[in-house]
Amino acid sequence: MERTLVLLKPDCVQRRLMGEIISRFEAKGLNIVGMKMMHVTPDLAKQHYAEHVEKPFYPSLESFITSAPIVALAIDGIEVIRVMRDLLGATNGCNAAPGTIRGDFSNSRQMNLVHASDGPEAAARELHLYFGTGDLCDFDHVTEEFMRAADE
Ligand code: FUP
Repeated sequence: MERTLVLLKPDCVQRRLMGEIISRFEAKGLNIVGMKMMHVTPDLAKQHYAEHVEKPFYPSLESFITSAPIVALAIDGIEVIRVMRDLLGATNGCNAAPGTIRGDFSNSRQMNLVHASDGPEAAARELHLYFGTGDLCDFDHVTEEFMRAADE
């Protein structure tokens, strides 16, 4: 099992697509173990996007990510870091394949609705930015035995 950090970005919240997108995670059989609606401050934005802070597009990105609330999710699943990135599709909604979240709902590079960690180190770092250990609810889903075989 892996854990990843997902953000429903301000465009997702403003466009009232939270339920539509969370339902895809649930339907896929992933386990939501943390969910928090909050504002991203400029300081948190700089930590989250540390690798992009010096890039020309960063001021616009910070302005966008702080413009309305986001929803942070901690999600568990087998190979969930890769699985989640596959569900999201390519970063730019114009390039994302139909059937992916961005492919179905986004036409933009910046307003691409959802963020997901791109690897295990990023997941650990980003989960720590949005959640304290007491914030997560790790529990047994009663449907688990119908989601996959016991040895998967
Ligand atoms: P991703 O790994 O899919 O989150 O994408 P990146 O790390 O490449 O980019 C981080 C965020 O910056 C993405 F949501 C898209 C945004 N971005 C811009 O707004 N403009 C750019 O020129 C490049 C990326």
